[in-house]
Amino acid sequence: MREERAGLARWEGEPVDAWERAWGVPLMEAFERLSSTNDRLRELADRDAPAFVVVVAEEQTAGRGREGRAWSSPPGLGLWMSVLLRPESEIPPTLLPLLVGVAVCRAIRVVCPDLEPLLKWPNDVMLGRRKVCGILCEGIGPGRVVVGIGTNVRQRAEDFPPELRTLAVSLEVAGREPVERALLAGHLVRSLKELVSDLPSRLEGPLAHEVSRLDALLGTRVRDVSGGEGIAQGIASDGALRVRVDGGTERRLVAGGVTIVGELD
Ligand code: BTX
Repeated sequence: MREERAGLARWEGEPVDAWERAWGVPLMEAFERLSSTNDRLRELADRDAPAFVVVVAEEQTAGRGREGRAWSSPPGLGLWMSVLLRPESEIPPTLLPLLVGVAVCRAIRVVCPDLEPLLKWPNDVMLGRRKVCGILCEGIGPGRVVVGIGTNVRQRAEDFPPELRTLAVSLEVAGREPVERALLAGHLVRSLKELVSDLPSRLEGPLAHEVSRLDALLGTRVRDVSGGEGIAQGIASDGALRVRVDGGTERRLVAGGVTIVGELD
């Protein structure tokens, strides 16, 4: 692919090609406004873009989560970013967002060392009981996945839509320190590269331990989308959530989501 870079010439005070060099990525595009960074990256992927092409937008007018849910992406307050992955091996669709979540947790730990991000199966990163980041992986054909990562960076409570004010949080509010989006983006790209260089098709070994340590649901009472309840037992090697339902049998959840019983969303 020889692609003319579209969008802004500068982002976060530096020329966009300086970020490309700093992060070691083949192409980075930054936009003032997009419907969704995943949509723009899909366009590039359809023109055979290489792995680790990155798209960011100051604002998304139709940022989305799973199943068409909206993702609040106000201008300048978050890191709304998509990265193209071209994994060589098959990876279970439930596992990939969790692995990306591990990369997000690692990056947040570097940039905000006082924070303790956790994974909420299947695709969220939490600070305490609030969502700081959502991950949307969209497969677009064999071996190509658009990975969308939305991280709340600067929002104060009143910057979120009213229905999210008790559910969402930003890095700056949680950490009480300014956060540089470009630094976070660079660490995100780096930790994604680390994971992808040796992308496992199953969770095992040290990575399985890391996921278990980061698992916000472990031991909590959860309710799945069909209303079934039980105690979360951890994440299986294919990324399924293991839940011991009342009566003692174990179920494996591979799609949908869960809520912690007693909490909203
Ligand atoms: P999800 O379907 O798991 O979560 C969506 C839900 O999260 C919404 O229904 C709402 O309750 C809540 N929510 C919406 N906006 C926010 C927010 N800013 N902070 C916290 N909670 C919120 C999660 O889907 C996956 C989101 C991926 C977003 C990225 S941004 C870059 C890329 N482009 C794009 O359109 N999507 C991805």
